Amino acid sequence: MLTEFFPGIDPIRYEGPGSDNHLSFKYYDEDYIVAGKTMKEHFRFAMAYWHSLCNVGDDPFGKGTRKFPWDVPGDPMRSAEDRLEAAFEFMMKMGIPFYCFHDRDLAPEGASVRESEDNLKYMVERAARREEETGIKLLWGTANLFSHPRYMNGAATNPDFSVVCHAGAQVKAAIDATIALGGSNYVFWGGREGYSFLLNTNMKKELDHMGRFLQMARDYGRQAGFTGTFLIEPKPMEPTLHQYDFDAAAVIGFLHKYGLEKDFKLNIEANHATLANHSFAHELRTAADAGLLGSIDANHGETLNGWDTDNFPTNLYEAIEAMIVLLEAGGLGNGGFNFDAKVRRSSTDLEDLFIAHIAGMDTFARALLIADKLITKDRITDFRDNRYLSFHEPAGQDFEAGKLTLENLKDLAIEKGEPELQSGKQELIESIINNAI
Ligand code: XLS
Ligand code: CA
Ligand code: CA
Repeated sequence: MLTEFFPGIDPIRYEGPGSDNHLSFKYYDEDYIVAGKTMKEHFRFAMAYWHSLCNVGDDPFGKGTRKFPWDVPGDPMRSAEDRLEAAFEFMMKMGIPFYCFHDRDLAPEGASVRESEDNLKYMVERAARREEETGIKLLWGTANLFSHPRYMNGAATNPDFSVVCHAGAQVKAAIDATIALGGSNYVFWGGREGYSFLLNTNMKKELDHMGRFLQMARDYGRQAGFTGTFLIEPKPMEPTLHQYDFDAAAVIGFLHKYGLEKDFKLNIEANHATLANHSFAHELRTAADAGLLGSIDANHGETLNGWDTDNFPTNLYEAIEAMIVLLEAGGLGNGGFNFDAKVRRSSTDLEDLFIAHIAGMDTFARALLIADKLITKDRITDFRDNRYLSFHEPAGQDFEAGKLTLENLKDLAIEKGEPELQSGKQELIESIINNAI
């Protein structure tokens, strides 16, 4: 290693809950087996390039609070090269096996489509070498179709066809990069795919364009040899007032309408779930029930202000609910847990980035242990399943099989008489969870 970007920080090890070393794992023990898989296999944790290496802590009210040694003023390519070294040093020290990037995180945009492509190719070659040396892999790649001014009215849904063409050029290059780096998934997050004013927007046309664009991306990717999963990441708003990929339910409907459901799944972000007035677990369950749960952006939103604050996930209760859904769904397959999270603007120490990732990994590791116990020992899911026992009886089964008519229901209602009330046992379930923590 030429330069050490995180000096004084040794590789982070598992030391157990008793340790008072804040630079150690208390619960995440990568080789520990829970529910038939190691923790490493359950989570497939990933570092988000943009938040960890590009975000200096600026906000609409002030400039950044962090100065990164890999940012070389006036030399974006040199910065990109150093940033890549810092990224791999960080992941190696953290024991994080995957990463995710936008094309523009990895390499700067050039003055033309060609130059942008060349910049990206150059950085992809270097990243491929670092992957080979370290064994770290790409969980997903994506194209940043929201920062450049040309995308102010959307990318694939832009009313100007020439912008759609630029989006196409960028997605083609980002898919090529993802393939070259052996990426398991390719993500579409439509931050500006939506509208702010209905009276100047042809919503039907824009949605049709988005469907067509994603079909083209899929066809290109498959023909170029991409065997991974395409993912759509729902979010209801921010930056756009009305985003088309509002929530899991909206995206599932969209995928089916445009014939994309065989190649696409969903990337569920916790903060986007709460922005849509859902819980993280609700969105995971909705995707899993549709057979379309692909991957997770692990973070936490401040519900008090209703923004996309992308906090590191340290809410154990929220993580336990998520892990129950995930264990029942059988895991994420080739997806993973990407920390789409940033340290707070006032967390300015070099070690804060490590502590934040440790906190996130430990939160989910602990949640996994608790969720597994809740399912296998406390049999917490029996409370749910038992509420539906009447559908195991012959008439209930006939109803589910579509063998009954509305008239049959009336006759059965008369035969059965007034139903006995059944408790939902919410407080009991909640206290069982608290007792397991
Ligand atoms: C922004 C999104 C974005 C996607 C990738 O809110 O979370 O970071 O994950 O483009
Ligand atoms: Ca995200
Ligand atoms: Ca977010």
